[in-house]
Amino acid sequence: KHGILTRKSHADMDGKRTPRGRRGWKKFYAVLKGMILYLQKDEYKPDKDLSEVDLKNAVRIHHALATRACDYSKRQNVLKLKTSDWRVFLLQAPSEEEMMSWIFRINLV
Ligand code: I3P
Repeated sequence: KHGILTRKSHADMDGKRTPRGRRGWKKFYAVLKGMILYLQKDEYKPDKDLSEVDLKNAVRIHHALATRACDYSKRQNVLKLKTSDWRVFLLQAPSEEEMMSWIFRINLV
């Protein structure tokens, strides 16, 4: 699965609140492959290697949990992703349908 996702980092590893200055929203081209959610700067190109930054932004979603971000109302179609190392991301999808689809696919892994 792939598509546009806009990310806000809410908690870093071990659940520590992401400090101000790193809490902004950022748009990515997301690709879910195996147990990894790649958050890439640009659209996926089959013959191009991922950049250092793209690799750094990749999220392991094994034992992660995706839910609708019910407690966040500033934006629409936002899901909350909790990883196994207790990071928390808010991810905004372009539509309700897309958000539901991401939640379903992430939780399937
Ligand atoms: C954050 C940025 C986010 C905002 C966040 C700010 O600043 O303005 O958009 O979240 O508020 O800290 P920075 O880019 O300097 O990290 P919202 O869009 O959800 O308001 P927060 O600290 O209350 O999460």
